[in-house]
Amino acid sequence: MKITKIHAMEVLDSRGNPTIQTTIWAGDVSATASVPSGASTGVHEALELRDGDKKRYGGMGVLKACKNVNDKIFKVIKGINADSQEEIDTKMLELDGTENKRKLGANAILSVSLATARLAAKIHKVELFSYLGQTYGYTSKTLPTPFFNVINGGVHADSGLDVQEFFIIPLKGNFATKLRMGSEVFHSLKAQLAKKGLTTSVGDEGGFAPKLVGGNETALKELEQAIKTAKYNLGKDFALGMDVASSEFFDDKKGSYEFKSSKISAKPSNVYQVYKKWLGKYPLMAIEDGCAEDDFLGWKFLTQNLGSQTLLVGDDLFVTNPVRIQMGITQKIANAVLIKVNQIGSLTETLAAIKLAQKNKYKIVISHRSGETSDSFIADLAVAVGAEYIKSGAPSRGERLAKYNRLLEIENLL
Ligand code: 2PG
Ligand code: MG
Repeated sequence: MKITKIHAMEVLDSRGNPTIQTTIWAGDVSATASVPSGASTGVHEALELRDGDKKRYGGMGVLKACKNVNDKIFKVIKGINADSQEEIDTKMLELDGTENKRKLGANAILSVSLATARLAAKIHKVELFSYLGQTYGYTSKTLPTPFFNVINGGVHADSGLDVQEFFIIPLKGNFATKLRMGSEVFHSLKAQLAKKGLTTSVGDEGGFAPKLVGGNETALKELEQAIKTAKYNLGKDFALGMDVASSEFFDDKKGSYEFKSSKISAKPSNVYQVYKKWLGKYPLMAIEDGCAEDDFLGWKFLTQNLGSQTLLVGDDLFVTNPVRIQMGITQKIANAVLIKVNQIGSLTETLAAIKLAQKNKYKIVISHRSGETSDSFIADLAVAVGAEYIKSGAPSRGERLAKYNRLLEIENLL
């Protein structure tokens, strides 16, 4: 049970950028985890340590983070039982000693944290989702509903759409049915775009990235049509959703949101009206980051006006950080929290964020990053904590499917 050995190495993520993969041993039992990386990162996220050596991977290398794991971190966690997750995470946080993990790197710490949990599950001879559920006091296990990001925009694609992600959300059946429905509409959308002479190559998260005349609203219209063609009913079988990722196009100088592809400019006090109009036309079940990360005024208007009609998901706003989530609770903004393990950088803190949100009746959306690996940890995490939703991109690209296929597996096991 005691940790005896560790090895971190540099591997590549789905964008071809370096990331860290760590294997940890207790005797001859071992487990491995790798960490994802975002593109539309929030300014309040924990720090992803990059080498900055321009001669390697344009400065994106993670050899320093690997060295931190192999030397410094190993020294402080060696000999601790693998199932003492909190003790191990605390040791790493203390060793780092900074608020944003800039010394060791959140990527270094997280790789160890996740690999440790996987190792402990292996030693206890239970599935990871069971181990996590037991460890953190959850009794029931439910499968999350997927948000399939089938049209990519923002910084994830060159489609020219301001809104970063357009989701289709299946509303019926078990997980396998929902995945099938998502895949069927994905293919119906592909055929529809091809027919119109639009590109069907995919963006970072596996969704299409067509250059749509009319911008964001046209994207919603395309989804409506694809759902209909696949013989589903929008509103009954499917809802829609979006990650606006508006921190990316909030113009600080002008103090306004510039939806260029829709030719709309909106102030924090009235940006909710843009969404209200879309909500009037389409069943938008979730709007993520409708306001920017530090636009608390905008978030307030948004929540007061639309909070009873739709999920208002905080991503860059909360960055999986209990302190930021508490701020949101106090100010009564948003009603759902996006959870990304690498935003905060350890499993223990991720669970603290989830528990705080759940205690205050915020819905949970477990999320991948736009730069991913084939690690499926978040699928087990979502089931363990009873997250209502998960987003892992479109039902396309191996690193996205790794999570959805793991959920299929878990559903079969259960
Ligand atoms: C987001 C994510 C994941 P990124 O904004 O929610 O979809 O994107 O990983 O680039 O931050
Ligand atoms: Mg987001």
